[in-house]
Amino acid sequence: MKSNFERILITAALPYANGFLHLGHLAGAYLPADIYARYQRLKKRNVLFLCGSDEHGVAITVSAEKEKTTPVKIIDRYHPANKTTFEEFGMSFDNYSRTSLPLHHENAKEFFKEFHHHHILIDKKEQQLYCLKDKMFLADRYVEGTCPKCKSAQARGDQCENCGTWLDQTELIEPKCKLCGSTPVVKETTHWYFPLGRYQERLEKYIDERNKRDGWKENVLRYCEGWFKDGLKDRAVTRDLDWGVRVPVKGYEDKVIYVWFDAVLGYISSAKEWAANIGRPEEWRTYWQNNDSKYVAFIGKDNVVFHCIVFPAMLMAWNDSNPDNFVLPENVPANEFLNFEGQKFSKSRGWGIDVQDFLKFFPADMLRYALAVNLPETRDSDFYLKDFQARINNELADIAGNFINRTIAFIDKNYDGKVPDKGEFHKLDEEIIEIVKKAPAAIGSLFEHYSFREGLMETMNLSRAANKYFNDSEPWKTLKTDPKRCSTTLYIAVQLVRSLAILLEPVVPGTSKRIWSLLNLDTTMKDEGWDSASEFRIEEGHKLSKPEILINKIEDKKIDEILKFLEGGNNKTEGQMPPLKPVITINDFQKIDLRVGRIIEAEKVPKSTKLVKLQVEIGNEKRQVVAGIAHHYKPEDLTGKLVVIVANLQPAKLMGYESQGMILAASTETGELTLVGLQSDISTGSAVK
Ligand code: B3M
Ligand code: ZN
Repeated sequence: MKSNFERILITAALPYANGFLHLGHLAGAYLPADIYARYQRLKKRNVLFLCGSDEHGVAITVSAEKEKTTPVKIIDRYHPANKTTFEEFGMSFDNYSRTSLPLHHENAKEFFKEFHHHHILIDKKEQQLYCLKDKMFLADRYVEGTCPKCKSAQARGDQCENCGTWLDQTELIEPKCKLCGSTPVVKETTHWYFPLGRYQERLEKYIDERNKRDGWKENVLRYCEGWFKDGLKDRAVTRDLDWGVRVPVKGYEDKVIYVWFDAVLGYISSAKEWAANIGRPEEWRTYWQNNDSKYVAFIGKDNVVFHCIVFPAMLMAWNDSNPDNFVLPENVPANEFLNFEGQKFSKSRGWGIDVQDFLKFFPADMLRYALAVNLPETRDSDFYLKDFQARINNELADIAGNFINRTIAFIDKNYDGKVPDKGEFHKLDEEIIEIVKKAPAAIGSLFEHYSFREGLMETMNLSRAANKYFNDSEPWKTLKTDPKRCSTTLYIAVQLVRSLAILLEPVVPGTSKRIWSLLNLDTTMKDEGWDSASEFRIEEGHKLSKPEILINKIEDKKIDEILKFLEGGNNKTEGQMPPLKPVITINDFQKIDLRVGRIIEAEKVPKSTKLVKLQVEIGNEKRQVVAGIAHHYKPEDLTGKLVVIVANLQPAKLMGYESQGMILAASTETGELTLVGLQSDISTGSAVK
């Protein structure tokens, strides 16, 4: 059993540089990775924490086409924006790289050439989907269809977002070109294939062994089992595209390397860039090519196959023919998804909130705290703004913040800011001392096992115990009645403040830093280290800084402001008119059944600021429709109105209510909204054509 690693290499998935980061990204991979990295650094371990932008692939080219611009323009907009957002959120990456760097292209080509040279890659003539109108092979996201596995309608050519299956595009049911909507034909092309199947046995053994050693998450193991059960197949690692890393093989220069093949290698490139920047260009090897290095890869659940199967297989293939062996992930703690106000984050539907926007309203630590207590570690979880407010006010402010404030303020007021004498410990004191003694190891062990949510709960339990200790000791009384007792209470309380500063650091580093400066110590937290949180190290007579409020409660007003911002559509990217969708045929259009309806009843959906529940008469039918128009129409003004309704839309549930159709409305980029009406009265049920 291997447990003492000299170094810890941590990576977090490289986000595509084609959009802004949203809260779901943070909860999926980045916050857990950062908590882990910060915790390990406090444990005085040698950590290298890497990330960067994923700048290739169809995700980028499709975005460029949508905005009628170039891939370079897209990545040059989002890479710096996301880098800054990560900094504002307090991510402590040692390097944030990008895959468009020449250094990365070289690295990816080196792997490809190595595999080509050792005949690991196989070139095969294969049938691929080709769009006759757009005159191109439809790689990855250029084609959509029904997933052969879960039957979800919007599976992409390389992956189904719904069930996570990694697909071969020819498996798609009823494929459609994403650009023009037409049905592609099958045409022959040559690609290089990586023979994943050859590695299956070793991969199974590898995962089994690492799981025994480091305890892999159930969800991750289940995904892997699924792929093994189906049997791993050869996978094409080249694409007929212009954007990406050029295939470094003669005769294939017009193709690029498949984005996932180059993206995972981006972790290695990021280390190389880091090493070059610190002036020791070979230093990256001490993390990547050293058996004493523990490699942990943090990702979201949709990336499991690439990190648990594809990347390890690539590293195995490299290691087979090279003396410089790479370490394989010791663990891949993937999280499930975070929903926002009960629905999936969706860029296309404009649902959710970007991190940079959220941070305009609230400090990063509040977001970090609220996400950390609610991480989707074992199942999908939900982020509700009301819940966010309650967590901050009732937990971070009322428990931790309050205890710290009252301690520092009490000492300031009654002891001139100097830590009072220790005196003698009584039973109450001994009890809290026992609790804090065990805390760093207990919380640390949870963090070591990637249970960040529970780890934070333990930390908050310590805050609760500290608060209770303060209350039960009643120093405001003993100050007069038993000054020695009072002094002991405050001596202990201030030690607990110090312990909390250390134990909270991985989750709320900014707040923790401020607590540390209130303590006015001349060491850093890192000097003292995680384990020292079990000890009492502040001396009697030590002068503290002036008290200040650590965490301000969130007022309702502030929540209303952000809700208004969200519903005002301010969270859209710039641009005047939204880009037009691909052309459809008259046949496509005729699939939509539009009818005239009359609203006969309207009421607000409880607990929603946005939704209204409508009863709509269409001919002799009555339909219930839930519409997001509460900000624009009062329910009482809606009854009697003639509207246009999409009558053959598959019913959906919104906030628990079935919606059997959709009312047409026009909306501007700034979120103003007006219902589509009719010029004159006409009987309900009439078709709109
Ligand atoms: N860019 C997918 C994503 O952003 C992909 C991750 C790459 S990790 C090497 O979810
Ligand atoms: Zn699927």
